[in-house]
Amino acid sequence: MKRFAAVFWSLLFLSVPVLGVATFIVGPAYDIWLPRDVSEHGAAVDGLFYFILALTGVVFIATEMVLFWFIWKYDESKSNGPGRYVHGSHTLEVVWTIIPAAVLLFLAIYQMNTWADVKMRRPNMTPTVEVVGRQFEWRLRYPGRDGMLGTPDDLHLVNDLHLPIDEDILIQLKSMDVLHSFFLPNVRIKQDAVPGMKIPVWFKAREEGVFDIVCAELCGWGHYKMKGRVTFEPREAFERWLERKYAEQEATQPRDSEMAMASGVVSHPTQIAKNQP
Ligand SMILES: [Cu+2]
Repeated sequence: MKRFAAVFWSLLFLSVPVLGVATFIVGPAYDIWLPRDVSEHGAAVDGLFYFILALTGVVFIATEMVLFWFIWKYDESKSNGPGRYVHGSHTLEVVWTIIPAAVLLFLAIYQMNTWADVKMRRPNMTPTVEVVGRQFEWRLRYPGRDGMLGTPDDLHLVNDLHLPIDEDILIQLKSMDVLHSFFLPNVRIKQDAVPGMKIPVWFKAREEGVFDIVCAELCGWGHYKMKGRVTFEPREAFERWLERKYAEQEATQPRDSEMAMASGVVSHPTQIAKNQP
């Protein structure tokens, strides 16, 4: 019975690394692996990811195998006499502290350039678009024909982001209420949107297509449906789309006179005529 327990537990612990590794091997065939990368910097990010995965993977498998082997070999049925207690090994403690510390230090230095590209070397340009996270949607604001954000001719949209390919994109990210996380899996961008902050996000898309925008921060009951889409397209197609959206917005927006009436500044259209110089 004691032997049975040792076999049961050791095999159970063995199943963790076996099933774990199998999942990683089978995953890509079922398309449950990293989504397709269409960005310029994505390869560097993925490279770091695979490097760290390999490093931690080897350590994971080694420790799990040791765990399995010790449970298998040193079970109670084979023991003769009471257990002997030791106070550990000073040398061993020093070794397994220094090695991980050295590995972490190496990673910290090795990834610095990639981190700087993605989070610090911001392109010197005005924002292409402003993205505002809000429970539970992405509000988008493009500069109007004057090319400036925050003027009356801005174009307002929800969840339908279009961006040109092969050029620098600078997004101004904000939040209207709580913490959200602006996540574009296909360009390897994930950035928290923090209330009260304007956070710059930049990248360059290399391929055309329609991809997901998701929120990667649990931000309330409707978090799961906070989904938009981003369309990457050539410059000309992007500008045509922008023109169409401007026209649609202008056609549906009340004219200045109607706005003034709605806001109570004037009570009758004739008053506008009088107020005009
Ligand atoms: Cu959210």
